[in-house]
Amino acid sequence: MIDKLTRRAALGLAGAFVVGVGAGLPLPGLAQDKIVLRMSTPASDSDQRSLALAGVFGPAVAGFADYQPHYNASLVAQGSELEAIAAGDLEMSIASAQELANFFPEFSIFATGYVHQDAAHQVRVFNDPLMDPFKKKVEDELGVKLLSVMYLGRRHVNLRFPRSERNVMTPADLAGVNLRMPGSDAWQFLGKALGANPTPMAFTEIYTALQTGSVDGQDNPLPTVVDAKFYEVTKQVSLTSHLVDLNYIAFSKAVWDKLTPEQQAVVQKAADDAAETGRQAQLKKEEELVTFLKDQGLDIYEPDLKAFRDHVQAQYVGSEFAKSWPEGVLEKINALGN
Ligand code: KDO
Repeated sequence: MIDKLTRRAALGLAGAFVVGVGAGLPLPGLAQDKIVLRMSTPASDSDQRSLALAGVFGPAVAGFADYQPHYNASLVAQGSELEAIAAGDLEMSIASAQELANFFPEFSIFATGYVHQDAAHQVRVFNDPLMDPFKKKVEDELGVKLLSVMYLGRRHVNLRFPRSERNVMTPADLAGVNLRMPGSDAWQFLGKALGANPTPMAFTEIYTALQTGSVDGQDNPLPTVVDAKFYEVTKQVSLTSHLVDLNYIAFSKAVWDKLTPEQQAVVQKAADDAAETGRQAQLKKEEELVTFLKDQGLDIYEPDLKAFRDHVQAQYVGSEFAKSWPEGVLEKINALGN
């Protein structure tokens, strides 16, 4: 089986992508003559990306902008943030590649299982000229600037069942498992590619769904499993590392264009610095939390990673997503890896 997926191998059918509805929020105003930067995310205020943005980005732009974060999807529903920015109803979000793939199918390349290798690889890919046409398209067609890449972490399979009931060593072991995944085509595809039965659901509903058993499990990096307290309602984590996940710091192009070149430089640096701070904090948490979760009684173990990687990659071969990937980009991403 292929170790690194190639575009040539993966070409197939054209995809159909659905775009949701806009958020319809009030227009941004000025606070004390400062530019208001409302940021909406499904993440909590104690998530490492949230902490880095509030602790690094906000203070860095405070001379001319008022950074106003909104957590737990309290301002805009998960998955609608990009449309809200495009409509002028929001200034910032931390957007996933899967959300961007709703508008621009080629972004699914960054949402494909086992493509990004680690946090440093994500940064090299984001800063490489290969990203320029992707960034330009989002700017020109959606009015959103992708400023920097934030590290969310390695996603793993986290289930309600004890390991004595489900021992997830290979994709076959996930057959019939209702695995909550975020609600977009690219996410759902990844869930199927893992061998599970993906169930779309908003992030903020996961805890209750795990508690009541309306889903069998969910996939997220360990820091999220802890931050959202999923460990209270689950029994095991199979360390599948199926996606080294990211979010882009998304910024309104209309607001950007109103800034002076000096202010733009401050915003850009603030975003890069916040991303770096968040990345280091998240990497540290990923390492530390295995012990914490074991202490909470969870079984944490490594499955047959080759079986998962081979199976996931085979699903993308010939898929609707792979056809949207521009020629040569997957090879460039692979070449930037280890
Ligand atoms: C999730 O819904 O599982 C996910 O991890 C998807 C990410 O793209 C990101 O939106 C994240 O949720 C939220 O920020 C909450 O951590």
